[in-house]
Amino acid sequence: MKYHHAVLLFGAIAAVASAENKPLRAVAILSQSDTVRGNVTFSQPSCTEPTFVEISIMGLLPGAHGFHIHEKGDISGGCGSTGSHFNPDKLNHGAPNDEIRHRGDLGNVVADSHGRVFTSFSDSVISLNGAHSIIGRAVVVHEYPDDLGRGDNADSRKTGNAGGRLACAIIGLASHEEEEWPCSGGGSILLKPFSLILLLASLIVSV
Ligand SMILES: *[C@@H]1O[C@H](CO)[C@@H](O)[C@H](O)[C@H]1NC(C)=O
Ligand SMILES: [Cu+2]
Ligand SMILES: [Zn+2]
Repeated sequence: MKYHHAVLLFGAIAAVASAENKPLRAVAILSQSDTVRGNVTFSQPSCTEPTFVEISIMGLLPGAHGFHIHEKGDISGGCGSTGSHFNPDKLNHGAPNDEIRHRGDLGNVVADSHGRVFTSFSDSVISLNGAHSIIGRAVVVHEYPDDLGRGDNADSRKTGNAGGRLACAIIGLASHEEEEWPCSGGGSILLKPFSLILLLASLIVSV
């Protein structure tokens, strides 16, 4: 390969690779409650990396509260319209670190003595891209602790016995540039004419 071929090829690879390096971000603002307020932000550095979740909630009773992604971003009938825990793999309910869990199982948030939660964690099961993206679905905060599937009744393997839905939020896209949407099924290169031209040019010149 001649020098300028290598440069073109490197350019094309760099252009495609740089398109993969912007994080996807999403935000969910809790609603449907007179007392519970807060927000949850999600960010994912690239297609395959874990999603970082930052939670800020006020107005809870102190203690643990089940915290899940539910399947629908529909709050037309309040949090009850958001459906079940997001579970495209049809598995039993579990803890975030379990092999067997719903995709939406994020465990519990623990409110301090003032009823506040300020916490963050990474989860490698939820994703902001691909067929099972959580964007457009809902975050739900529950009345009771999630028993993480360890309870001695059937509901434990379905809902974690977390009780009523105190507040919920639709998960919306927060990234504003198209380039920040890097994993949409092969469209990433085609959507970037510059990368595509460079890639084609380098291929043609190389042969
Ligand atoms: C989320 O809540 C925190 C604490 O109240 C606030 O500082 C932050 O601006 C909020 N973020 C969004 C996106 O609303
Ligand atoms: Cu739930
Ligand atoms: Zn679940």
